[in-house]
Amino acid sequence: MGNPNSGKTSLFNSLTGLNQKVGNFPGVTVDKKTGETPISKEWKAYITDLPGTYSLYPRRADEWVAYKVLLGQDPDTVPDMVVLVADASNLKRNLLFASQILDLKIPVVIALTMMDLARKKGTQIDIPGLELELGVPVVSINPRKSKGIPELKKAIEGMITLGATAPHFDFIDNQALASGPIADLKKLYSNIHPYPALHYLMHHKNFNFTKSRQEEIENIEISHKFNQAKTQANEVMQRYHRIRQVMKQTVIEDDPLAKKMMTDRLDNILLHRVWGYLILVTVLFLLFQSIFWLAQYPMNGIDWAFSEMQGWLGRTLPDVWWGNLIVNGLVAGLGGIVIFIPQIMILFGLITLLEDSGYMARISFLTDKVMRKVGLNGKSVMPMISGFACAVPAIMSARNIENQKERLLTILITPLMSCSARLPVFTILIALIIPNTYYIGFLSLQGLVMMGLYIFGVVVALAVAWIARFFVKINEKSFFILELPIYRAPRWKNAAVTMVEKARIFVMEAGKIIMIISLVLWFLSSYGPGNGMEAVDTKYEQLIAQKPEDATELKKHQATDRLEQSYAGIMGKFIEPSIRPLGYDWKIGIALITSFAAREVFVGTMATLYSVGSEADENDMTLREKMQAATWPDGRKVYTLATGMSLMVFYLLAMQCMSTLAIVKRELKGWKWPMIQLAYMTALAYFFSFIAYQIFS
Ligand SMILES: Nc1nc2c(ncn2[C@@H]2O[C@H](COP(=O)(O)OP(=O)(O)OP(=O)(O)O)[C@@H](O)[C@H]2O)c(=O)[nH]1
Ligand SMILES: [Mg+2]
Repeated sequence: MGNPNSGKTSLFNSLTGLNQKVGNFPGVTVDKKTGETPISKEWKAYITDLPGTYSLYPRRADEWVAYKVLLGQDPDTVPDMVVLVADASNLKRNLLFASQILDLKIPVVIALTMMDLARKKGTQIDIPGLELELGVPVVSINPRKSKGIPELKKAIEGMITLGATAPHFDFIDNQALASGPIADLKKLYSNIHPYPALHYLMHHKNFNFTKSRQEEIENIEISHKFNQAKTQANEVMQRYHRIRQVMKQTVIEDDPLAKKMMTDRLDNILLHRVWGYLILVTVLFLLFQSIFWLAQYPMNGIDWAFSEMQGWLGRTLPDVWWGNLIVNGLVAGLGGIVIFIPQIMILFGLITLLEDSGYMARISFLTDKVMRKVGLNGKSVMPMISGFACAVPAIMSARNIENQKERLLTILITPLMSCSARLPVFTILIALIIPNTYYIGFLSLQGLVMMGLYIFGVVVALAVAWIARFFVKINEKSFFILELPIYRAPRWKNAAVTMVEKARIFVMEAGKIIMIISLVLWFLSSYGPGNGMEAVDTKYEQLIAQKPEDATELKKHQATDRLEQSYAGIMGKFIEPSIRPLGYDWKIGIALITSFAAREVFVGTMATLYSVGSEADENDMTLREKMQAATWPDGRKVYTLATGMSLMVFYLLAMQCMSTLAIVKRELKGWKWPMIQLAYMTALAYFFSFIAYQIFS
């Protein structure tokens, strides 16, 4: 446990060897996570990493997670002891939380992190002195460099072998506390210490008590005229008074004004009211340009490799149903996934660098004012930006927004951020309809269109928030308090690990869905009801026999006609009338249906549909070339500027992601909001795609 951004997850990772997300801003961890580590030859410990908390007065959803564990209200996590991680460069504030835990009388070992930074600031800490004053073991560690871990384990082992005794010093006047309402509460819970009892009084409504127990506690509050705000203020004053005494004995601090830290100097520019915003726009601009520009080289390579492989397999494998399945189902589907690895790695890598350096928190700070205008908060920006990678973790990270209404609005609009699963769709469509021109040498037109889509997503999101805030009836005071972390050199290894890890998850998780849907789709598009397909075959056999010189051309028509008779074709044809106004044909209709599970399925669907519907000699055409060649029955090209733009807008705005719906349901506890999201996003998608089609045709 410990304050946000104090290094808890870094410590957790170096103890357990796991790889939980670490970042340089408060509120990275929003849920608990358990791992195990050997403490000594005899002992093994289960370690739970928890969200950061400033005090035992939780406001945010993530703080509640940690609070419930400490107060024994979480049946899944009952701690034997707490390792309190305290940031030595902000000792006073970290000791506030420490003193509260000590008063809960849970066995504690204190791990002091950031000693390197404290030293740089000119702070000296007398660790043995601190142990004496606090009455619990204090160990200096640096989890970023895995230093001090053996010493910490020793201290933990010491606690266990001593029988994990509770801390015996009080930091508030427990005697005074023990009278009044607490005395009455003790009649209900005989063994309770006064300070935890106080928390029962304050937060029992959020605890899992029976109705009669709730009433009993309520009655104690009423009969003693219990004043929560006053008690709380009083407590904090008493604590800081005591902490000042402790620090006087053990800490020597330089005059903080004498030394200007590098962070302050950087912030003079990066938070400047003119330069700050210019730099922000430049950073975001470079972010999106590089996703497109850096990734194109490996992507072209992968595309080429897969089409070669497909062509080669097509020529080598025997012409039977399973050969067809491997070439057009498996390999086509796999190629559709693998090609996006470079972009996904670059996107996640760059976002990790933003978070690790400390700049992400500055983006929140800079944008708070704008966000406030539409009913959001500076803290909404972090979920929104990580929404560019994936909406699922992004929506969870909205837990660190204090205000419930702002949190709800943030969750509502985060799926409109263009996530990495849309990249495949945009990439292939942009390559089809936007010429590959460059302005002034490096500004790629395709990159600009891509960026335009991202910006459009953000604008629509802000507009939705602005409108939705009139409908959401939660009244709560809003404020913006965010601790700006110091700038740190990013840990390159962390960025590299994240990139590889995300690519792996994408291939495995998305890959699984894409493969399954590709296979199902291959079946649905290769077979059809009744003898519709046989009828087509007989018809073309006769035609070819009549005009053998047109055989190639006829075979193409035959493939398309067969596809039309298949199950997939019938489905696509069924919805074609309703998507015709958006400029889509029935093949795109099939993709829309399959994409409702997950939008990244689009490319796999296209790959399968166009492979099934093509001739053997076309196998080594890339998917892009096949789509380029696609025509309506009357010979017009399917993928025109208008259809392409309309389709991209649809994929940008529609809610096509089961995982997002599931996570929203979990975060907001019920199906109401995910259903609203599904409805409003699909409606928006249809509306704007229609407009896009009209504008560009
Ligand atoms: N200089 C220095 N940096 C550290 C030290 N320990 C952790 N860090 C850095 O501090 C930042 C925060 O680390 P995390 O482990 O994510 O912190 P956390 O306590 O889990 O934060 P939340 O999950 O947001 O509560 C990261 O950038 C770490 O690299 C340390 O001892 N010295
Ligand atoms: Mg953490």
